[in-house]
Amino acid sequence: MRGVFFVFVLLAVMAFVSGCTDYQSPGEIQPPGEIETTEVIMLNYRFLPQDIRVSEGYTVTWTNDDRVAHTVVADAGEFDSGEVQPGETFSYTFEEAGVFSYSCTIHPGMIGSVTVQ
Ligand SMILES: [Cu+2]
Repeated sequence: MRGVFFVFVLLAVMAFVSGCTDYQSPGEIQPPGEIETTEVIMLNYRFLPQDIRVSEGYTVTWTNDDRVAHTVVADAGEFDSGEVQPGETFSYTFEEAGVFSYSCTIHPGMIGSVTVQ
């Protein structure tokens, strides 16, 4: 009986794994976790959503819903918000496709990315 149960579990695991593989089809270029939006909030020392995706020409707005000032600074220097105080916003229009990683220069580890396509 134990042998039968083991085979059943093995089949279930295999089905699960192959299901995951199917989910990421070979032509997929969009990494999981990116959310299509132009609105990012800064809250609890995080960018939410952390990784977003927009189309070329779109303007992304970051809103500081935290109690402290944050910055939105591109790793490669494309944009630099300066200090964004609580309740303030910063906007940037992405005219070129690419992946733009950014961070808050005040709080190491507070990072995000914008994928423009
Ligand atoms: Cu910060």
